[in-house]
Amino acid sequence: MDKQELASILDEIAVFLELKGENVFKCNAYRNASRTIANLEQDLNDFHTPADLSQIKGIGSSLAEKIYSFIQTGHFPLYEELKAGIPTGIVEMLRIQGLGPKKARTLHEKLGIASIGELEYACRENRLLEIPGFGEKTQENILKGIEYLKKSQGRFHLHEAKAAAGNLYEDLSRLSFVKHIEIAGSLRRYKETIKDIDLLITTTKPEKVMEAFVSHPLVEDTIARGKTKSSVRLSSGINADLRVVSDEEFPFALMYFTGSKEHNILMRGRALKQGYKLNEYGLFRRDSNKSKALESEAEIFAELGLSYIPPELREDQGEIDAAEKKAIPKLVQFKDLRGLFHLHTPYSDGLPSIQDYVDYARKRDWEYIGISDHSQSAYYANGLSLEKIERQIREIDSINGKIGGFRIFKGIESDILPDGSLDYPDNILALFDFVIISIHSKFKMTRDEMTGRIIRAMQSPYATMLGHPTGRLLLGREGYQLDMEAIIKSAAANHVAIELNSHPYRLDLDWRYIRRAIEAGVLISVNPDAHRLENMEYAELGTGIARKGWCEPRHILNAQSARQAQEFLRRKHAQ
Ligand code: DGT
Ligand code: CA
Ligand code: ZN
Repeated sequence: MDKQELASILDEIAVFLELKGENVFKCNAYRNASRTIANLEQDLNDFHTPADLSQIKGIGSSLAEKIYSFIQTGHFPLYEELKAGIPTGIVEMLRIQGLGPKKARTLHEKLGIASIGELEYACRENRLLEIPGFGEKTQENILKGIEYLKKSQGRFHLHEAKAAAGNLYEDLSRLSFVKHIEIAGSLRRYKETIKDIDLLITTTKPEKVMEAFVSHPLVEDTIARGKTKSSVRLSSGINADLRVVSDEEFPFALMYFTGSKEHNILMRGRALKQGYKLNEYGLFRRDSNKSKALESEAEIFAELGLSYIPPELREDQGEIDAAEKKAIPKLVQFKDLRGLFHLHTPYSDGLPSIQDYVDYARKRDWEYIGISDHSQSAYYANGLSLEKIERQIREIDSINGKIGGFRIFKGIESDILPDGSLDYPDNILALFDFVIISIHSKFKMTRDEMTGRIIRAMQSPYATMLGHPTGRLLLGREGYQLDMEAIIKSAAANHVAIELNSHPYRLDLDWRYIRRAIEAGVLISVNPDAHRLENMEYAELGTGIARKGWCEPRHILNAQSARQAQEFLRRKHAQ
C-alpha cells in the first residue's frame, strides 16, 4: 500500500469535509494526518495493528482504525462516501487560484454553482456581488483565476512529460528494427510546460513500430493510427505523436519538429534568402525536388552559414543572429554543477537528514551542499526557532569537522516579511554562510509594494540569494505582481544571487528573465529546493532552464568551486 496514495486520500477527505462545512478541527485532523503519513519513514506494511498506527503522533485511535482497514482492504469508506456525495464540478472549482473550500461551498449554497463554467458565467453577470462577503475584488480575482486555468489547460509539467517520453523512448529504442529515435518538440527545448510529446523514428518496419507504440503500457487510447504517424493519449492525459521518417529526412524532420514554430519560420526565411527551400523533408535548391544530402542538424545549420544552435535556444530570442556571428554561448551542463544549495531537513519540513544529503551528494560527486531550512515565521513549515538553529549549526560543524574534501554551507531560507525585513535579527543572520530570502506570505500586494518589499530585503547585508523570485506555481498560480527589471537591477547592485528554483512546479526565475539577469551581472544559483533526497535531481531540470536563459558555467553560482562560492557569499557579508 502506497503512502502517497493514502496521504492524498486523507488530504481530499479534509477538503471534502470543508466543502460540507464540517468543523475546522476535524478538517485539520485529516490534513495533518495526511502530512504525517506523507513524511513517514516506515512503510505502511510495518504497521500490524490499529494500535501500532495510533502510536504515530497526530493519528488518533479512530483514524488509526480507518487507516488500518484501508491498508487491509484498499478501501476507505468515508472517502468513497464523501466523494460520491459531492459534485465533481465543485471539486474542480478548487483548482481556481484563490478559491478555497469555504467560498466554493457558499457559491454552491447561495447561487447553486456547481462547475467552473457556471461560476464564470455568474461572475460575468455580476452575480457574486449579491453574496455577503463577496465583493467586486473577489469576483475579479475569481475570473482571473478561471482565465489562467483555461490558458494552462491541456499542458503538463516538464518532469511529468519528460518521464513519460523517456519511458517510451527507452522501450521503442530497444526494438531491433528501430534505427534512430529522438524526442523532439517542446520537450527537447526544455520548455517549462509541455502540451504533447513528439517522437521521431527511422525504421525498416514502420508497422511494427506503430504496433509497439499504440500497445505500450503507458498508452490509454489510440487517437489515430497510420503508416507514418500515430497519436495516442497516455494514462496521465498527455498526448504523444510518433512519426516515422526516412533516414535521409531524419535531420530535417528533427529540426522541424523540435521547433519552436517561431524559430522555424525564421530559419525557413533565411533559407529562402539563400536560394533554398527548407522544410521537414529536406533542404532544396529552388527548382529542384531533390534535397541536399545532410547527415545532421549541425550540417543543416552549417549549410545555412550558422553554427549549431542547441534546442533550448530555439525560441526566437536572437539565436540565429548569434549563430551567424559564431557567438552561441557554451551553455552550462548538468555535470558542470559542483554543489547544491537550498536543501530542507527534518529541522523544518524536509525528510533527509544532513548526513543523508552529504552521503548522496558525495556519491554524485558534488563537492558541497548548502542546507537552508525555513525561518521562524513559516510556522506551517515548522520554521526554525533559535534553539533549533543552534542545534543545526552544531550538527553541521561537527560533520564538517569530520569529512575531508567536502563542505556543508550553513544557510537559512528566511521569509521576507511584509515590510521587507528578514525573519531574524542581524546577529542571528550573521551565523549563516548564506541566506536565501523568500516570500511565503502576503502575496497580494500591489506591484510597487511587492517590488519595494523585495528590494528592501535584498539590501540586507545578510541576503545572499533571492529564492523563487516570482512565487509562481506552473499551471497553478500566477506569480505575484512585481517589476522584475527593477529587482534584477537591485540584485546586481546588492550582490544578491538569484535562485533558479528547480522544482518542476516552479522553475522560477523564468528563463526569459534569466538572460536579462546574467546580462545585468547577476549570478544564478540552480537550486533544487529539496525536501527529499531524490529532489536533488531537480537541478537537472533547472540546468535545462538555465540553458534556455543562455547561461554558461560562469553565470552559475553553484557551477563554481566551494572556495569560489564561499568567496561570493563572504563578499556579500563583508559589505
Ligand atoms: P507544445 O505546445 O508544448 O507541444 O510545443 P511544441 O513546440 O512541441 O509544439 P507542437 O507539438 O505543436 O509542434 C512540434 C513542432 O513542430 C513545433 O515546435 C514546430 C513544428 N511546427 C508545428 N506546427 C508548425 C507550423 O505551423 N509551422 C512551423 N514552421 N512549424 C510548426
Ligand atoms: Ca509538442
Ligand atoms: Zn521556499
